[in-house]
Amino acid sequence: MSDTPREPAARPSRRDAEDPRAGDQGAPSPGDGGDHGTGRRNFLRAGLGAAGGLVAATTGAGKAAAAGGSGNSASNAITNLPTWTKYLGPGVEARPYGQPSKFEDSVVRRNVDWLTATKQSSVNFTPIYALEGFVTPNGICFERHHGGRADVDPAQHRLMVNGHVERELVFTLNDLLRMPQASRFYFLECAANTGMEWHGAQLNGVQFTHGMLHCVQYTGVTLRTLFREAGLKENAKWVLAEGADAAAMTRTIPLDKALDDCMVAYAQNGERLRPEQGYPLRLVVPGYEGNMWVKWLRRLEVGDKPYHTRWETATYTDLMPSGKARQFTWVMEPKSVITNPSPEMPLVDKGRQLLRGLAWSGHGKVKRVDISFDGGVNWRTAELQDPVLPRCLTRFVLPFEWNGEEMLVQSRVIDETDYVQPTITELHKARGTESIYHNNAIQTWLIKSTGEAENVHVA
Ligand SMILES: Nc1nc2c(c(=O)[nH]1)N[C@H]1C(S)=C(S)[C@@H](COP(=O)(O)O)O[C@H]1N2
Ligand SMILES: [Mo]
Repeated sequence: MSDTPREPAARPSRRDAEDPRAGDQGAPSPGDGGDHGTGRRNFLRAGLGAAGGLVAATTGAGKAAAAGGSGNSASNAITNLPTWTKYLGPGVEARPYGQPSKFEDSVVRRNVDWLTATKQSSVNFTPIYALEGFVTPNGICFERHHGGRADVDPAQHRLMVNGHVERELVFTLNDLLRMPQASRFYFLECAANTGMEWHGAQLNGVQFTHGMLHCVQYTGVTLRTLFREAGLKENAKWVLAEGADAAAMTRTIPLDKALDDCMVAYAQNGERLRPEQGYPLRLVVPGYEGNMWVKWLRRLEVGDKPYHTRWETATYTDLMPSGKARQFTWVMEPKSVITNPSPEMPLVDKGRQLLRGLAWSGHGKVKRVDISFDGGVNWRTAELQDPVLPRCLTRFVLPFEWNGEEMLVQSRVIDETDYVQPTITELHKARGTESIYHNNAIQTWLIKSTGEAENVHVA
């Protein structure tokens, strides 16, 4: 297994277990949004005063934050005519493919250096702190590759359907483009998302704790349609999906799931897939862990038993406290996170605030999101923004007033199956600390009197 690329989360988790300074050593610089060198520690809710109540900030402590504030009182900003009102701008042909405003150029995918074993087998993270709504723009969807990005020529690419089928078929992209079409929004979450946080609060940024996540509208052909064309034999039970990249990523999917809602996508958010996301074809496996969503998809083999590829034996299993490992843990269980405030999004003024965040469930729809400002003692229900779609990110918001107190803010999702997002303590009890994957614990941000937010674990 030494040559097997691992989800990068494996390394920091292990090192953190043995090295109390792990938070400091080789951690990303503050510029990366990483650990600020203090090391993240378990944070005692009691530290905020009796019964988890809020501690009032000392007077004047909020001033520093207010200095970087909204500019409400900035004197001449509205009466001065800025230069851009006085001169013609560049013409309509200046940028045939548009880019965000230059003032938004910090909204980019980022990686964490100490997670990067090699550039080919690595991951970067979606800047979810900067996003609104539930759709991820194509240019900032996180990437996870095990053998580098394949730059596939669509004219040469083929998709084969073989195995326990009546007719073995080979499709060109143009064949697929002429078949019945479906367009649906789904989230994709890497199984290792939040995997660095098993042993304690580690990365000081929501981009890094929760950014192996994106949500786009996929357009393509359902597996139901493809398999109807090929004709399934009676013993058909499993589907093996194989990628055309150097890693030849292969994973098995139960046939029931394949026929339920899986699809072969050729477009995301209205345009062709990005090369990073598997151009020209990727498998979409709604609600299931990201590694099953094979990119640069070249083959679907129908079988009568699971294949136990190395991706589902050497990797993507969860080590339990008993010493045994769980296998085929497909569903991404309900999870939520507050994106504002967050380490990247401090509170910049006292008074009116709008808390917002994302919730999702691999089981289906989000039913409710609760918010705590006192580390999980009291909860208030957040508002869910329409539309609330199954196996899709759901945006929640909650207005609140802030007077400069320290707070421990948390969100907790409940999905339509009534699954309640667990605390990290509950997760540790059930699963130990060596799982790497599937950490869906409630996230806590400590909001300081300056308005800054810090990643902490509440004990
Ligand atoms: N062919 C192929 N498919 C792949 C991978 C890969 O390395 N090769 N990585 C998988 C993993 S681990 C994840 S989390 C998702 C990431 O999808 P994204 O790069 O679109 O974010 O793709 C999956 N599909
Ligand atoms: Mo992944």
